[in-house]
Amino acid sequence: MTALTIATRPIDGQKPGTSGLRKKTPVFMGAHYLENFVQSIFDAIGGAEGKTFVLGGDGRYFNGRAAQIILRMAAGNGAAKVIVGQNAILSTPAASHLIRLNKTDGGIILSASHNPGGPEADFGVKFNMPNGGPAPEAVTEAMFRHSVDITRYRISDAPDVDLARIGTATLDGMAVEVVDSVADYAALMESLFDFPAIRDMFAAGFRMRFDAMCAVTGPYAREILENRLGAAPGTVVHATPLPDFGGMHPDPNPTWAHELMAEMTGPEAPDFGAASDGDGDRNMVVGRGLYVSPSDSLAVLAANAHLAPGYARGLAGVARSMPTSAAVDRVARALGIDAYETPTGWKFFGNLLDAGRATLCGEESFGTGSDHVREKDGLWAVLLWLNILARRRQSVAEIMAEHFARFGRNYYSRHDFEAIETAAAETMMAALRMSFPRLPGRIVAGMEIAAADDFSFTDPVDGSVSRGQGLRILFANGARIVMRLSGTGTEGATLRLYLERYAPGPEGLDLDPQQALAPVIQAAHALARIEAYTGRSTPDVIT
Ligand code: VG1
Ligand code: CO
Repeated sequence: MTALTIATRPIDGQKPGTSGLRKKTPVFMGAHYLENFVQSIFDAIGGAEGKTFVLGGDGRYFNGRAAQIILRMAAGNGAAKVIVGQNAILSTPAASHLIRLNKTDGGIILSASHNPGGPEADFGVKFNMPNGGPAPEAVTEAMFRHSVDITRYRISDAPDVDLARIGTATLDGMAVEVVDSVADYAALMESLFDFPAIRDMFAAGFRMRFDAMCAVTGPYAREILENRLGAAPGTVVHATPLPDFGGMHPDPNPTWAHELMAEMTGPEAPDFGAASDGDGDRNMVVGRGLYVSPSDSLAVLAANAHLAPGYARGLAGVARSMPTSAAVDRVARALGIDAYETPTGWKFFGNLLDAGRATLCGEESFGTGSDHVREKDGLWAVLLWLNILARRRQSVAEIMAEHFARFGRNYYSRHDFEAIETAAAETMMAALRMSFPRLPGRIVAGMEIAAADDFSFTDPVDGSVSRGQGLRILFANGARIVMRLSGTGTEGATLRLYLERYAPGPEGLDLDPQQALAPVIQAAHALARIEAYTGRSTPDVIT
C-alpha cells in the first residue's frame, strides 16, 4: 500500500456557500471532483500531516463511497487518525461534539443538509474547525483559492475499511476509529437536561411525534426519546436514514413536514410534535394545533432555558442571524443580557460562543443551538422544549400565549421563491440596492420607510468584516423587510424574503401571521418589483 500523488486540474465552482460546498450528486461523483475539494480543504488548513479528524455524514446517496475516498486521502496526506461514525453516519451536531470531545484538528461532514438526496439530487461536503464549528469565511475562501490552482492530490491505494465494525483499524499506517454514532451525543444531552422530569412527563401519558424525515436524526431520536426517556415506541417516525430520504425533502417546515402538520392539527393530535432536517441540525416544533415559528421558539427557549440543569446559571448572551425576528432581543433586554445580530449561517456564531459572550444562538430557518457544540442542533432544541414543558406543566399553546402577553409579538414570515433565473434575481437585487438612497421618508403601503441598507457585519471578537449580507428596509413603525439570495441552493437562485412586524399587545396578539404582515408583504413586492423581475407573484414556500 502506498500514498499516490495523482495529477489533476482545477474544476470550476468549488466555492463553499452558506454551509459547505453543495452540488448535484453526479457532479460530486465526477472524475476528481470530491478529491480536488478534499485536497483543497487539507491544503487550506496547512496540510493533514499528523492530524486527527472526525468524519461522518447524513447517510445520503454517495455518503459511504465518499467516506472511503476521504479516508484514503487522509491517509495519503499523512493524517494520524480519523474518528468515523459507524457506517459513516454522524449528525452535524454529533460530529461537532466528537471534534470537541476528542480535541481533534477538525472534521469533515458529508451533507447537503435540507437539500434532497439521491443519485440525481444533492450532495455536499463541509469542514469544521477544531472548535467544532463551521469553517469561517477566511478558511472557506482559502479552500476555494486552493481549488482554483490545484495540480495534484494525494490518496492511498489501500482497500476499504469496514465501517460497520466498531473499533480501531489501520489504513496505510493511519488509525481509523469507528465509533457508535449516537452514544457520546446522547450522553451530552443527558448532561444538559432534566431527563428524570421528562421521563416522568412521558410516564404520565404525554404524547409526542418526532418526524426524522428518513434522515440522520432517526437513530438519535429513537435512542434518546424512546429508549432513554420512555416515550412510547413509535414516537419517532421515518426513523431509518435512507440514501434518498425515502423521497422526502428533509426540510423541517410546514410545507415539507406536511405529514407531521396534518397529525398535529388532527383530532388525535399528540401534545407535542417535532421534525428535523437531513443532517440533524434543524428543528421544527409544533404544539397541538399550533405551529411555533422558529424565531419565536428561540425567544421562548431563551426566556426559559434556566429551567434546564445545563443552563441553570443563566445565559451569558444570545445571538441571532440578522433576518431572524427580534423576538429574542426583547427577552435579552428583560434578562439584562447582550443580544448580537450576525449574518446568515452558523459560522458567524462561532467566535461569540468561543468567547463566552453568547450561550444561545438561533436562526429563522429552524436552527437553534447553544455553546454545548458549535453547530445548530435539532434534537437539542426539542429536548430543551421537552424540559421546559415538563417543568412548567403547561401546553405549548399556553406557553406561547403567556410569552406574547409578556413580550409582545413579532409577527414573522419568510417567503421563498425557488429556482428563479440567476441573472434576473441578481438584477432585481442590484436595482433594489440602487434605490436605497431615495427610500428614507417614502410612504409605501401606508408605512414610512426609516432606513435601508446592505447589512455588513463586524465580528465583535476578531474584528473581521463581512459585507453584502442582505438588503434591509426598516420602517418607522418597527416593521422590517429583508431580502437575500440563498447560498445553499444548487439550481438557479432562491430569493428569500423575510417579513416582520411588531405588535406590542395586549390587543392583536393572535392574528394569522400572513394577515398581520399583509402591508409589509405588499410593500416588499412594490419596492423590489419581484414579479416584474422574476415573473413570480407568489412564493413556493412560506414559513
Ligand atoms: C440556509 C438558511 C441558513 C442556514 C443555512 C444552512 O441558508 O437560510 O439560515 O444557516 O441554510 O443550514 P441560505 O443561504 O440558503 O439562506 V443547513 O441545516 O441547510 O446546513
Ligand atoms: Co442542516
